[in-house]
Amino acid sequence: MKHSLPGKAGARGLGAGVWNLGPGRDPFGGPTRTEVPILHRLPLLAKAGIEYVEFHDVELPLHQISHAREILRQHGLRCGMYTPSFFADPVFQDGAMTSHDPKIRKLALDHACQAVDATVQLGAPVMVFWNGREGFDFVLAKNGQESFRRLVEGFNAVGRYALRKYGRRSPRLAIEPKPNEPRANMYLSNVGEVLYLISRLDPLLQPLFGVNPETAHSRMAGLDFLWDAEMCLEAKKLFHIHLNAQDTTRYDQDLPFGYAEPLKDLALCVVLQDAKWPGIMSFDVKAPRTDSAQDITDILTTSAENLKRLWAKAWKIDRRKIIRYRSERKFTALAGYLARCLY
Ligand SMILES: [Mn+2]
Repeated sequence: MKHSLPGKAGARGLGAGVWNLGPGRDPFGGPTRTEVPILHRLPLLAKAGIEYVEFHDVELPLHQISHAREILRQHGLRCGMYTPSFFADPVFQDGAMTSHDPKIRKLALDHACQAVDATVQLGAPVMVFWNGREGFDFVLAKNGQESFRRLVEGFNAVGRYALRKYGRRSPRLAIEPKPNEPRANMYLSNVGEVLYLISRLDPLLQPLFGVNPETAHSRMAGLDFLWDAEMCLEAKKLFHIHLNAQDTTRYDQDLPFGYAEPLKDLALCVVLQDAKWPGIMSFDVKAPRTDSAQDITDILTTSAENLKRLWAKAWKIDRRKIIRYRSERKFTALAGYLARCLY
């Protein structure tokens, strides 16, 4: 059975990345489980109740797409998002669009354009860019002003390609901010910075570009994820969303959604319900290395159950009460009301 969010506008099914079901590698140790081949992960995702799956280009290259589409169809799955990897290949060790080397910047653009083609072939509504290696570990290693201009140039070039080739059929292009990891300091570190970058793109291309905020990435930066999501909504730029959980400002943990700050996650559900947000509620979580191969999808089922529970509770929250608490300036009482709704 596929998970579904009752009363949701647009896509009601849930999304997840094939990379969520990795072999348990971390920076300090090798795999703890046998690596499941990418296309063999599709039945596992389907069995865990996921409807929309996401791929990096290195996980599903162009030449495998027709085969993958067949497997997706067999399992009632759809592709929700596709993303070029600008981080895994050592050629991008010092960035892709912001590399000092024009040949590497050209390679990044080629990869991005191929990813647009792949996104179209998979029928996914959105393609995401994550700033993987765009940033610096040492000051003066890059000229920041020049790097920013290269990002503008790079995104403009991808947008022009998508618009010229696909016109109104072009997938929407979302940028996913993250403050650090793998680089010490990353460009496009938060939602505000991404919105600023979009405002600097060619005005004709700006409608193509939006944001993919992620719970853990906002919290790593010490920012409030709900405000980040609201900022995207206000700008009409919430193109996609990556849900998970995070213990304060540490390394990226990709914990199950709803685990660390359920009250804030409940408030997020209220905001998305009231905005009638039509996008795919998607998990970017990581099966921990301590979970066995048989339990590899626990991270997805736990996230989905938490989300469905919070979603249902959010519908029951009395919006008139929220308005009254606001107008009477009873914010602590409002927090108490939310807690009563949650627990
Ligand atoms: Mn993500």
